[in-house]
Amino acid sequence: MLHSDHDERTTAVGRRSLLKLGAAGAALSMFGPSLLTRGAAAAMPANGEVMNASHWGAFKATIKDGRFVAIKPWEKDPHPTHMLDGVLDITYSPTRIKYPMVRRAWLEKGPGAMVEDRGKGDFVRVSWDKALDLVANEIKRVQGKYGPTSIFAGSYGWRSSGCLGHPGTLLRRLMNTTGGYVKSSGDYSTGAAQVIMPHVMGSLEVYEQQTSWPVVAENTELLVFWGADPVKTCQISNTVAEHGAYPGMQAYKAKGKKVICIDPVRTETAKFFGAELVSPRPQTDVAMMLGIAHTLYTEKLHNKAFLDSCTTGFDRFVPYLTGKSDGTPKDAAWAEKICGVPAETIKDLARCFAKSRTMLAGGWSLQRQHHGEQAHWMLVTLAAMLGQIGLPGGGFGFSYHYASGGNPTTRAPRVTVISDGTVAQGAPWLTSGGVASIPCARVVDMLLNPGKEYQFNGKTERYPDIKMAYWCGGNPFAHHQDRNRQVKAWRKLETFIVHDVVWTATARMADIVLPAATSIERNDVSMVGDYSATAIVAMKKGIEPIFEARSDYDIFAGVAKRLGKEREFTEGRAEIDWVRAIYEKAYNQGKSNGVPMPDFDAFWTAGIVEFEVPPANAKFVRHAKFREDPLLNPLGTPSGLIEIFSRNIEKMGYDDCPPHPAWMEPLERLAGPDTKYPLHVAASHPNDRLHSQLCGTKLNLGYRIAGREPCLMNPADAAARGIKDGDLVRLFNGRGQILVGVRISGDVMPGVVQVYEGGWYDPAEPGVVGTLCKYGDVNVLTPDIPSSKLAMATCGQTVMAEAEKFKGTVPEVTVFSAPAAAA
Ligand SMILES: Nc1nc2c(c(=O)[nH]1)N[C@H]1C(S)=C(S)[C@@H](COP(=O)(O)OP(=O)(O)OC[C@H]3O[C@@H](n4cnc5c(=O)[nH]c(N)nc54)[C@H](O)[C@@H]3O)O[C@H]1N2
Ligand SMILES: Nc1nc2c(c(=O)[nH]1)N[C@H]1C(S)=C(S)[C@@H](COP(=O)(O)OP(=O)(O)OC[C@H]3O[C@@H](n4cnc5c(=O)[nH]c(N)nc54)[C@H](O)[C@@H]3O)O[C@H]1N2
Ligand SMILES: [Mo]
Repeated sequence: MLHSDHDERTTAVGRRSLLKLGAAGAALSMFGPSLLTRGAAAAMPANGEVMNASHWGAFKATIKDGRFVAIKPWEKDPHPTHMLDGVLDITYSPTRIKYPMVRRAWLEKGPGAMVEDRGKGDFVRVSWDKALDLVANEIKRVQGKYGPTSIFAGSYGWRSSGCLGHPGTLLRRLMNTTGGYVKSSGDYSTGAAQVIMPHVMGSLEVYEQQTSWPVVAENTELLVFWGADPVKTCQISNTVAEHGAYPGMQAYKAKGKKVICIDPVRTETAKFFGAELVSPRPQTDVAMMLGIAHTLYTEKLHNKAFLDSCTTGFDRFVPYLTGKSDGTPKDAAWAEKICGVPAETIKDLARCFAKSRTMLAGGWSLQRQHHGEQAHWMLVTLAAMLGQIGLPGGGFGFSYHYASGGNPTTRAPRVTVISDGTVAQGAPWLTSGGVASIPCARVVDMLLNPGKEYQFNGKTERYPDIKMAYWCGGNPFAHHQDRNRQVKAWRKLETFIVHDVVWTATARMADIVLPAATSIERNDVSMVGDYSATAIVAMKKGIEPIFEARSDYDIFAGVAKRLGKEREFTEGRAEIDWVRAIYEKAYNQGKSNGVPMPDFDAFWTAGIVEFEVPPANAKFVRHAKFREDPLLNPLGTPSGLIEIFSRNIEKMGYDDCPPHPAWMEPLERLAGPDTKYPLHVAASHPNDRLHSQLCGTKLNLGYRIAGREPCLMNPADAAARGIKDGDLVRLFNGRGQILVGVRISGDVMPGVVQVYEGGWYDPAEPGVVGTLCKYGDVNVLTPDIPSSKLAMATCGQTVMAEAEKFKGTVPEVTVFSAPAAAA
């Protein structure tokens, strides 16, 4: 499998153990629920403290008279994030969905009625019984009428932490019992890198453990964050953040060693390290890397021995680099014209990289772009020329900025997400019906083009014809690109069903909206530390679900019952039985691996169990074994070596993904040849949210400007447009328009403005294509194009726009309160 399912993001070790656990899980479930007593788990205090956890970290919740009133981080968290306050605030937020709601036209006139009215908020409250009947009947109707590939249940999204309350997996578990659906592959995070890297490195690289921070602190002399901002992005993890990167970074900083940040913005990371900042024009990093590579080659600073023993295809790349093949040497002067960084600086970087023990820590914004595959391929090529891959503290790393990659791994057995019921997950008895899959970021293209043929990583595929979509734990009207194209595409759906905890734009676009419980309103269990596996934490229910909210598990169990599949879905287990079973799988694995753990009841009482790091793991050096003996320890590529030229990609013959890394013009860019709009919009990840999550909490009081999403703008760009700090500004391009509040700052380079992804979409006229977004959803401006035929990944960070002071009547932001009928 080349691209990992988003939900399976763990280290390579983690994925292997997940497969092993599949079989163990199947064996365990044969005993049935009768052997599993509820014991300590039943208790839920009206007053006191309970352990729980989130993407932002493990925490203790204070419960008073059945209400969640205070939150404090787990005492072992070395670097708690301020966002934890939002986790408390969202519980009682006015944005919470309180009751099951159905769009009036859908309810009264049937599926597909008045679809252009979606988003207008005309909902009718219904009982749970009625809502679950409607959902079950609609699944039956659509599958019966249109066949197994008419329901899209890809449901991409970041949901909450927890192995049981894993909404997308639960949805597919339900759908696997019924009769077919369409799912999706890959993710929005590393869509391009995770497809190209297996061709180049034979592994994903983006979701794998990094050379450990202690090794970096000890050996690295130059740490380069290339489009990476770990101080910002390591606040969260896919499971529960343990924040181990922070002491790692602190240790490096304490040694006073050098850091360079290559970024259009002076990031939190740059400030923390007091780093040297180099700011190429966004999306031109490949040109700059080529300029560095050219300098290395012509000044004979490249490591020929490493290239000979550990790579293949350098000889096919050199003619391109020198210009022998196309008449254009990719020298520093050539690179300067594209990326804007002076040729002398580019040459200095090359010399500096070559003379130091250099770690190139690449973030993911670079590949969330048109032709994004090239950036990571070229960064690997650069690291290969430097010849330090596999040496302590040298080479490259694509996950230092994510989930505290580099924090050493303990021996913990892993608690893993409930099975989705497919064969690969060890529960084949659940599966029925056909399943198709699309690359996740092509969802809108799929809706608009049923039956259309497309290319994907060497294969020819065809889009299914979708009549219904079911989303649970994701916010596509935040995460997807080109909102107006999406609004149009959604009209193709007869039915759209959503579970969420809050009234996101996605929930507002739904025909049936079901209120999900937050983590504090249900029981669950999770790993702490995606890579490090620092601990296993009990996520204990502290309060009853607010209003009529229910856990996703309960909701799906109710739907399954109506479809005659309750037994298959629940396997006879209640929530706490599952939590116990998930823990006990890990417990049994620990037992056979000599890692003792408390039994479930003791664990649940304690709230958390920690694990030790074996000394060898603290010294982990990525690719050390391969470097030592590439013949004995080959990579998973066809040649077993690092592929600077890929014959497999050559065979695909794609015009947008050549067989060696190359500079390719994106759709639009700063100073680009045919680019219409003058400002690049850096649509990066927010410092004070997780995507769209917590956008409707009091955290936004700390960052909103003129009541909107903040837009960082360089003083020169502001002056040229007569814009002052704090002004309300309209950002627009040919795809759409949004309001933002401007913060003028020299932290962002001229020509670039920064608007974070995840600001809630708040259309002035819901359902109307082209309408102004009143709050500042940057994905109104981004293009919905694939990175290339190879990866078909999102290009959420390829976007140009213009800014002007807003002159009209200022519209009120309405997205942070529930639709009238649902208040
Ligand atoms: N322009 C641009 N766009 C981007 C990006 C970018 O860099 N630039 N980044 C992309 C990336 S990397 C990602 S990962 C995506 C993120 O996109 P998403 O993962 O869709 O973003 P989230 O805001 O995390 O959405 C999760 C949703 O789940 C809901 N939720 C939380 N807990 C529960 C629960 O227990 N049950 C249910 N039913 N719902 C729950 C939340 O309220 C929220 O609405 O965005 C992508 N979009
Ligand atoms: N606080 C917080 N942390 C998060 C998330 C979140 O939403 N909030 N999301 C999590 C998720 S799902 C993911 S996928 C990761 C995302 O991790 P990344 O994709 O690495 O994060 P970004 O913030 O989008 O981009 C990182 C840096 O790249 C810079 N940058 C943007 N474009 C370019 C470019 O063309 N060239 C160069 N050199 N630099 C550029 C940005 O200014 C930013 O400083 O973060 C995770 N961590
Ligand atoms: Mo992501």
